[in-house]
Amino acid sequence: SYDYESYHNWDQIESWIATIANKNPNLISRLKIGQSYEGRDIYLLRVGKRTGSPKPAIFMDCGIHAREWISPAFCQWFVKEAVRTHGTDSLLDCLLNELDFLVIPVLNVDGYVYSWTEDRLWRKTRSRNFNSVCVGTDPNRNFNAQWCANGSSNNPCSDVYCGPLVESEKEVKAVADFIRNHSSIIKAYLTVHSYSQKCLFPYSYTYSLAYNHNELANLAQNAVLALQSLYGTPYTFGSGSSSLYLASGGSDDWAYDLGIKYSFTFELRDTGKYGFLLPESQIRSTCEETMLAINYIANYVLNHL
Ligand code: 0X9
Ligand code: ZN
Ligand code: ZN
Repeated sequence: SYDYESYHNWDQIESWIATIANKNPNLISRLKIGQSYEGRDIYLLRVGKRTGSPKPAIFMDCGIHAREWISPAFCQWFVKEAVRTHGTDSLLDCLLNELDFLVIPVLNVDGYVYSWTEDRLWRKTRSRNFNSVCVGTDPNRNFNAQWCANGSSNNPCSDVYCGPLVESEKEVKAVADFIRNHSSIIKAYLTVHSYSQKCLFPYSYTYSLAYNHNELANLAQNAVLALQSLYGTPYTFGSGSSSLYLASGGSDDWAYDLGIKYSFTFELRDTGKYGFLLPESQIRSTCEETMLAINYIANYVLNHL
């Protein structure tokens, strides 16, 4: 059976997506939401019990940045936990009665493949740039949230290149179109990155506070407390601009300004000892603690519909 405590290449993850959906038709359905620049399919797993009536949903993407391998590992872990706890009356099992999770296991698939085959520390997409030998756009600078302002670069050779146009990246367009088309049911937006052990919320493009800043800060604090209750992993929380850096064009700010008032970026382990090269021996503990934060947020959202 599948080893959730190892990192997997895209071929393995793609067949895992098909298998887990096929084996659990009452809990999981697989959608293709678009294709990458290089023509790979981008998948979304809808995880939740079928009730007949439309359910509110929590959207979660992993693998926006190619080298952050713990992120796709977490999305796979999450789906595995939904399957494993199905029918056990655990918190997740109960959440799945009322909510659907819309999970993209790997968004930046071309970059992820490239990080396996050519350059372990690749971050961006793999789209070719006009008049430049440098490849790729930072997908988390390509969303329509004060696009290409603070903390972005208009140089295609930069790792934070905002791209030639807003939503120029097929991967960004695919996820933004999906979220726009389902905005009435999506109650929270979660995006999983690494590293630095932070729970961030809007805004990152400005120092101005979100209208529900106090609620977001409270929720982030409690999510982090839940996470830390397992192994004591130190986490901080706050708005992106004040807790990390000013950066425009991010998915969290874009989803928030679209009207999804619970929007969080998780930066998983570690704080720099291994950085993006987090050892496989830490996958299990990282995913287990992160589950507590995600479940906390989902339960809060469900109770504040
Ligand atoms: O800079 C980023 O895109 C994220 N950090 S990472 O090291 N994973 O690249 C942080 C994103 C925070 N949110 C926004 N900047 N909107
Ligand atoms: Zn139950
Ligand atoms: Zn990232």
